[in-house]
Amino acid sequence: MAMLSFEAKYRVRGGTLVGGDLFDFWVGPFYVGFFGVTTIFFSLLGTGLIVWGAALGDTWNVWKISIAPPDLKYGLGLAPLAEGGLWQIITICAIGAFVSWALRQAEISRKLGMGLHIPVAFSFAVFAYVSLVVIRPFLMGAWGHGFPYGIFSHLDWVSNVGYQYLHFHYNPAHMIAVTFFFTTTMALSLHGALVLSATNPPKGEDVKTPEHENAFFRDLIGYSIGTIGIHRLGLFLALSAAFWSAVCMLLSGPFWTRGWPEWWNWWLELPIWR
Ligand code: UQ1
Repeated sequence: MAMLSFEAKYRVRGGTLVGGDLFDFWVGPFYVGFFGVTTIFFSLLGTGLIVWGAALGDTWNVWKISIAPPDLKYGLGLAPLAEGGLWQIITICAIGAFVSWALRQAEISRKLGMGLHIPVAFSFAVFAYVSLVVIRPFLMGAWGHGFPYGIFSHLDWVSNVGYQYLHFHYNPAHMIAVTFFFTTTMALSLHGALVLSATNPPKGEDVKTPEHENAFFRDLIGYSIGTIGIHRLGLFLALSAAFWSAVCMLLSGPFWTRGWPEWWNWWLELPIWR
C-alpha cells in the first residue's frame, strides 16, 4: 500500500485518551492531539525559564550555563526564583513535557492499532530522570539533591556524587546497569551487522532471508534467538539498563550512605569464614 493511501486510511478520528476530537488533527506530517498541545506548552515555558535562569547567571557560554536546584536549607519547600525556584518550575515543565510526549505516543499507537511498546519504553527513560530530580531528592528530604541543569555542571554533579560513595563501581545495581548498557550495544551491533550482511549484498547478488540469519548463528553458537526474539531481547536489555540505572541512584543516599566498597563487607562477614 502506497504511503498516501495508507495515510488516508489511518488519518481518521478516534483513539484519543482525553478531549474527544478537540485536537484530533494533523499539521503537515505531525499529529497534534491534546498532548501535542501540552508538549508544546511545557517545552516553550521550560525553555523560556532556562533562558531566564541563564540571564540571571554570569555566563552565556553554553557549556557553562547552569541552573542550580535550591540550597539544601530549603528542604522540600519552594525556593525563591533566583535561588532554585526556577529549577523547580523547569523540573515541573520537563516532567510535563516528557509525560505529554509519552501520552502522545500512546494516542498515535492507539490510532494505528499498534501495541503500546513505544510509550512504555520511553517511560523507562522518564522514570530514570524523575528518580534523579524528584524521587531521590524527596526520599533524602531536600530538592537540593537534584542535579543542576547545565552541560558541565551536571557532569560535575555526577562525578561529585560518585566520589561521595568512594567508588561507585562497587554499587551492585550500578554493576548490573553497566552490564545491561554494554550488552545492549553488543546485541544491537550483532543485529545490525547480521541484518545488513543478509539484506545488503554486493550488486548482482541475491538478498538473503531470515533462514540465512538463523543458520549463521546456529553454525556459530548452536542457537538462534529468531527475528522477533532478537527485538524482544533488545527491548528487554535496553529497558533493564535504564531501570537498574534508576535503582542504583535510588539506593545511593536513601538506602545506603557509606562508601559502596564497604557494602561488600556482608561477604567477609558470612559465617562460612569463621
Ligand atoms: C539471532 O539469532 C537472530 O535471529 C535470526 C537475529 O535476528 C535477525 C539477530 O539479529 C541476532 C543478533 C541473533 C543472535 C542473538 C542471540 C542471542 C543468539
